[in-house]
Amino acid sequence: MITKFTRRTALVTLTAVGLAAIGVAPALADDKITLRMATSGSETDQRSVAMAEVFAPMVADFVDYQPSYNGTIFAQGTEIDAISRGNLEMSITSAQELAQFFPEFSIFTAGYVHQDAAHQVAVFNDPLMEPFKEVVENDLGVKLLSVMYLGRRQVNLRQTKDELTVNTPADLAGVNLRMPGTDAWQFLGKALGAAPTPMSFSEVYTALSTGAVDGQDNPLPTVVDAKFYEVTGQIVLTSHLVDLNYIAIGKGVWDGMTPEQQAKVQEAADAAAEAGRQGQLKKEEELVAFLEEQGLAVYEPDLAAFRDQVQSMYLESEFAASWPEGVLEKINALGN
Ligand code: KDO
Repeated sequence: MITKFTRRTALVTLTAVGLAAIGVAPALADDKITLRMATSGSETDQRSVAMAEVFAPMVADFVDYQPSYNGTIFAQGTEIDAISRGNLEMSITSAQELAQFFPEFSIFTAGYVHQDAAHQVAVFNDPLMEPFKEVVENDLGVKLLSVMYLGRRQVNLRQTKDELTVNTPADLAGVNLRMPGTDAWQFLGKALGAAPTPMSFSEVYTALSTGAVDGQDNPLPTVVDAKFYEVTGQIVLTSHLVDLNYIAIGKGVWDGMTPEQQAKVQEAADAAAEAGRQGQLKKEEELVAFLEEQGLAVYEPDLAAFRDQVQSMYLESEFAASWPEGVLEKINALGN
């Protein structure tokens, strides 16, 4: 199920329930701070692995880290609201989810804006990011600790290349492309030239195997981790979005920590983000060969045609109207 939250819903929620959570001492288990972390990613996803193998051990002396995977406890897209209400302490959230509350976050969801993993880090650590972090903290009670690299999103279709060769956005006309369920995601699907369908990540494998959708978009490590290659025939290397996630923590639990604990949690989040990034980058490099061995065609389309169409559609869209003056230029200046 996909739930759409608005900023207003969030503010009402925060006023009614969430404020109670802010400033309240964090939950203690065996004298440790319980950090329940919910993600729609799998346990073997590099971001989950980095959190479990790098973050958790670094804070183990005072944190009881309790991860849940595959959207089982909190469905994809509901985690931020849960943190805001004080029902959850951590998640690996997306700019697309935050853009539902704060439209200006759509600048980080636009195709062909971030250039690579290093660019994402430079943007996240630049002063341009401060007002974005502040509004999430002040209005939602959620602190963005660090930026995680999900990878370059590629178009992954059921059809073989012989059945459909994609060179330009026009070739995706009428292709029923699953995209995650928020407006920012749906617009990206349209900008690619496809006919987007909203659907939760957990439903995608079945939808691909039954033909309920023609394809989906995700980075290569996700295509492999979720076994989408078993039910698809090709990957078009559009690299249309260098996708990111944020390690998010509730401000209530954060404020209840000592400054030393806060510093350790921050350090551990940064270390996990870095480990996850390196893991994802390595997999992206290795997986083309693996996917070809599985019989998929993996090829580059006319990238200039995709970039031109996607960029011009964003610039003319209502999303761009919400981008604070000068921020796109600052983001571009931090790239190559
Ligand atoms: C997806 O639903 O396609 C997506 O890649 C969106 C991301 O923001 C992220 O939530 C991710 O799924 C999940 O963590 C599963 O990898």
